Amino acid sequence: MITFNHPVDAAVTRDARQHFVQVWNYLTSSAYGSQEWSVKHPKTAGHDALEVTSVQVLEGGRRLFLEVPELMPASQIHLHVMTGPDKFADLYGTVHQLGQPFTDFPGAKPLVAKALSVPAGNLAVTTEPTRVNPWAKGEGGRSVKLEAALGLQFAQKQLVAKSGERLSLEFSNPDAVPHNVLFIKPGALQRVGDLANKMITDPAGLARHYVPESPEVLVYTDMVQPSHKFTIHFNAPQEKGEYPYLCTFPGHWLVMNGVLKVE
Ligand SMILES: [Cu+2]
Repeated sequence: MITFNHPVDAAVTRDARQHFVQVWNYLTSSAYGSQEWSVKHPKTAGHDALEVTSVQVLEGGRRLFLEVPELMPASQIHLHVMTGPDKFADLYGTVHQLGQPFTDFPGAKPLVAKALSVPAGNLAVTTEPTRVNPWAKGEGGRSVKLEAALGLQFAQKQLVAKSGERLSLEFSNPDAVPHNVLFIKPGALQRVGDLANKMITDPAGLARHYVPESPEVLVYTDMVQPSHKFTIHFNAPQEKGEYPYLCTFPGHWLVMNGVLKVE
């Protein structure tokens, strides 16, 4: 039942084929963001279109009742409703539970109650194992400390190393959100940052520590949770130059970056 603050055009809205209704679910997980999943087929990405079997125009056009017998709890429902010739209203909401069926119109069909097994916001199960960090174990080198700072920053904007120097880098995160650090090839900041931002919708993003697949990524830590530390051991590049470092938690890299100067 949709109530408008102005009458809709009854002549066109009465036609059930002019309206479109779809639903989908989000999956709650420790990853950032969710794909849009079918409600009817929970392990399939996509939306379910629900048939509108009739439209009742009530109260002189100020109220529309769309008869949607399949309506079910869903993270999102999208109603694309025609309100006049070539005029549409798009409405989005969450269906937590269904009320009593509305049947106060001629020809109302009694609803057959359906067993609805999938609540809105069910838990995601990612099958991908968490990636093991290749630099977490190994021979130690010169101790270097890097710290996350409030406001999506690294406390150290610049680090310096000698060509080929063995380093043990301890990255600590006193912040309230997770961060990581990736060292990448000179000039690659924008490209790697763009790839990281795209991982926002990747269900395996967290298992991959939001490290993009790119030959320009040299060395990285795991995603480090608030109040945690992570140490990696690696050799600074042989070639002298300015090697950017960044956090690839989607959205952070633009401000959360620095430069490793290899001399
Ligand atoms: Cu970050």
